[in-house]
Amino acid sequence: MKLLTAVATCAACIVIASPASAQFQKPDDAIAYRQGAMNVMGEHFGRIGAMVNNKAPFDAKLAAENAAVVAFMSKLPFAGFIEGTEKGHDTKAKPAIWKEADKFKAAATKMQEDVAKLNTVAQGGNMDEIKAAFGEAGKSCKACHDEYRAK
Ligand code: ASC
Repeated sequence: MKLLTAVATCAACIVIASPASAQFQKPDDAIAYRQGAMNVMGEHFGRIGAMVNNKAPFDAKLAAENAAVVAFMSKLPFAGFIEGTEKGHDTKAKPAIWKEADKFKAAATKMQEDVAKLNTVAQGGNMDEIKAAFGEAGKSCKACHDEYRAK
């Protein structure tokens, strides 16, 4: 009985002590994860960009679908910026991400808020509103890339 209790307690400790990073098998997996999420986000963001920049016909339904994907995907990449992934697998992530983690988090949050707004207006289907919100969201993508992504 004592042994069983010890085993159960130990198992609970492992669960409690596991950092989020334990969800990735190895650092390169976290890097590939954040890059994959950003790529999907960028792809769908770009489809809206093509419409608001008159490079593709405006289609309100497509804009709404793409904006929903962008808004959802925007939540994912940051789980991949864990300790120990500053170097490896072709990452362009700058060390500043870990040195100024609060600033990086704030920039990420700003982007998430901006794409959430883009999604809200995209569901309404008004091209001018979508264009304006797209511009704002694009600025927050760019600001973070300029600061935290190596060329
Ligand atoms: C995109 C994409 C980005 C942003 C950025 C906006 O479509 O992949 O990183 O827009 O270029 O300035």
